[in-house]
Amino acid sequence: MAKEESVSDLSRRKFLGTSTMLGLAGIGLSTGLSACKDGGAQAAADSSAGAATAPAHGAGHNPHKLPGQLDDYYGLWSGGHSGEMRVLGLPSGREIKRIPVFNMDCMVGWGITNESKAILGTKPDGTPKYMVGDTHHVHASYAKGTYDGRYAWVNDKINSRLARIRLDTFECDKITELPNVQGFHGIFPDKRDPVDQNVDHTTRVFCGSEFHIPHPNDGRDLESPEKYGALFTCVDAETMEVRWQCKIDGNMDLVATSYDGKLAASNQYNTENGIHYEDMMSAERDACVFFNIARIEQAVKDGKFKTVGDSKVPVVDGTKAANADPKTALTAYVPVPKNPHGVNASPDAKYFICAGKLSPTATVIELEKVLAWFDGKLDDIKKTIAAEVELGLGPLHTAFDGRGNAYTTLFLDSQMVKWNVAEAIKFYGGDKNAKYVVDRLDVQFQPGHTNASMSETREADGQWLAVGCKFSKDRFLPVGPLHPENEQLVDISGDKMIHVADHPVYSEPHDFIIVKRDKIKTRQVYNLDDFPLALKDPKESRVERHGNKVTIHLASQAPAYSLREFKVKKGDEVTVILTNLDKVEDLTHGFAIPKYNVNFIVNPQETKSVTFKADKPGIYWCYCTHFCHALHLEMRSRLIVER
Ligand code: RUQ
Ligand code: CUA
Ligand code: CA
Repeated sequence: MAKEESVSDLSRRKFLGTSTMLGLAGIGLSTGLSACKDGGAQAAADSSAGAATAPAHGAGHNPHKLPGQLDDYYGLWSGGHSGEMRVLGLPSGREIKRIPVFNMDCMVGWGITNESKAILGTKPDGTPKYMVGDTHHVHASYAKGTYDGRYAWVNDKINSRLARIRLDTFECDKITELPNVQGFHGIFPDKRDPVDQNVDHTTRVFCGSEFHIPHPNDGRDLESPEKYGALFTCVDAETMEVRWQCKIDGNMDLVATSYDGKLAASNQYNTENGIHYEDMMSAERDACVFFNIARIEQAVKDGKFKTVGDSKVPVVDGTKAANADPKTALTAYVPVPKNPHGVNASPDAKYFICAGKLSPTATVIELEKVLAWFDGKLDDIKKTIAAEVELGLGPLHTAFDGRGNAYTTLFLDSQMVKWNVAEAIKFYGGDKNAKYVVDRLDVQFQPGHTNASMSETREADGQWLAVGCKFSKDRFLPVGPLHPENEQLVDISGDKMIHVADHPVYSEPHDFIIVKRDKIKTRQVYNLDDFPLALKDPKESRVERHGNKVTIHLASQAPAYSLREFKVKKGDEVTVILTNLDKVEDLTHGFAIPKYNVNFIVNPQETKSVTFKADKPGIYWCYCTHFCHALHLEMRSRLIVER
C-alpha cells in the first residue's frame, strides 16, 4: 500500500460513529472470510499475486537458519485457550517447546503427576481443581530495565490464575488463583521495586481484570450490576502470594509498568460499567488508569483497606470519588478515546501508548506528567497527554524499535503502521508538517498483538517484529473449517518494514515477547537434592506397605527400571515414585501404566510420582514412553495387581 495515501485517507475516516464501528467490529469478529474483505481486500489481492510477489528474502534479513544453526532469540508465546505456553526460536520460527501450564499434558504428565497437581491445585478427591485455562499475556522478569532470565509469567483468563515459568527449566513452578476477580487479562511485572528504589529488579506482578462481579461473589447482588466491581491485583514475584488489591471505577484490560517502578497502567474500555456491549460503547472517552504503587502499599501498611468475603487480601479504594485529591490519590484516570485496547511503555521510559481500538488513534501519555499530577503540580489530568494521533482502523497493540518508532497493529485495516513518536508529538502540538507515519505494511490478516525483539526493555534492538494475525485464510493448505493463525515475521532493521516469513500456529496465541538468547541460561540436568522423594541408589528400590497404602520406590537407568515387577492387591492406593538416575542431558524416560491413566516423564536426575487406586486385578506392563535407548522398547516393568 502506498504510504503517501495514508494520512489524508485517514482523515476521511476520522472517528467513525458507534454504528459504523459496530458494523466494522461485526465484520472483524464474525467470520474469517468476511474479516478479510474489509482490511484484507487489498491484502488478499496482494497475496494472491501471491507467493510470487511475496517478499523475496533478499529484500530483508534472511530469517532461515541452516540445519544445526541456533536461533538468535527466544520467542515466549502464549497459547490462548489451549492453556499452554510455547517457545519458538526466532527468527526461524521453529517451535522448540510447549510448556503445559493450565492444561493437561500427557507427554510430560502435567496434571497427572502428584507434583504437577500440587502446583495446579486439587479438589478433595485429588483431581485437578480446574481442567481449562486461557493464556493471553507472557511477560518476563526484569533487572536494570531489561530481562534477567529468571522467570516468565502468564495469565489464565478463565479461572483468574497467574502462573510462573522458571526460565532455567522452562517449566511452570507456581500457580496463584486471584481472589475476588473474573476475566483476569493483562499482566505486567514491575521493572524495579516501587518502594525501595535500590532494588533494581522485578518484585511484583500486576494483574488487571476485565469483568465486574459482586464482592463477594456468593449469590448476593445478582441483579444489581451497579454494585459489581473490578479489582487490580498485586502478586509477589517470589512467593507468588497476593499482596493487595485495588478497587477501581470501570474495568481493566492490558497492563504496563514504568521503568522507574512507580506506576502501573491499565487501559479501560468499560468506564461505563456496562453489562452489554452497547453499554460498554456508549461513552465517547474511556480511560487509562494509573496506579501509584508506593502510595497503595502505604495505605495497606496504614490499615486503610477492607477485605472481601473470606479473602484475607487487603483491598484499597482506588475509585475516583475516594481519590479526588491528587496529592493523596492512589489512582489517576487519564481520559482516552472510546474503548481503548493495549497499553505499552516505550523503551526510552518516557511514554505509555494506549491504542484506540474503536477510535483510529493512539494516545501518547507522558510518564513525567502523570507523576507531576500525583505531586499536585499539574492542574488538569488531560495535560498528561503528549499526543493523540490517527493511525488507522482498529489500533490494538504497540511495539518499539528503540530508535523512537512505534509499530501498532491495525486490526480492521489488516495492517502494521510504523510511526515516529517524537513526530507524532510535534504534529499534535500543531506542526502540521510533522510526518509521523513512517511506513505501512499489509499483513495477513487482522493482527492482534505485535512485539519486536527486546521491545519492552531498555535494550529494544529494532531487528525483528512478529505480528500475531488472527486469521490466515488462504495462506496455508486448508485443513478443514478451522485454520491456523498466522504469525508473520517482519524485518524492521531498516526504514521500511519487510515481511519475510509466515508461520502457521495452533490456536490461539495472544501475546509474546522476543528475548535475546544470551539473556536465558538453562540447566542441563536436574539436581536430585532438590527432590525430597529421590531415590539416590537403585539398591534402595523397594515396595513399602502401610495398611492398604503401597509406595513403590523405583529408579530408571537406560534401558531398565530398577524393579522388574511389583505386586499390589486390588483396592490398594498405590504411589509410584520414579527417580531418573541417568545423568546424561536429554536422557529422559517415560512411565506409562495401561488402563490406569498414568503417563509421565522423568528427566535426568529428576523425581516424580503418581498415585492411583489399583482397582483392576491383572498384569499391567509399565513401559517407557520416551525414546531413550536402543532397548527402549524392552524397558518395561510388570505391575501385578492381585485380586
Ligand atoms: S488481548 S488482541 Cu488478550 Cu492481549 Cu489484545
Ligand atoms: Cu527409557 Cu525409553
Ligand atoms: Ca467504553
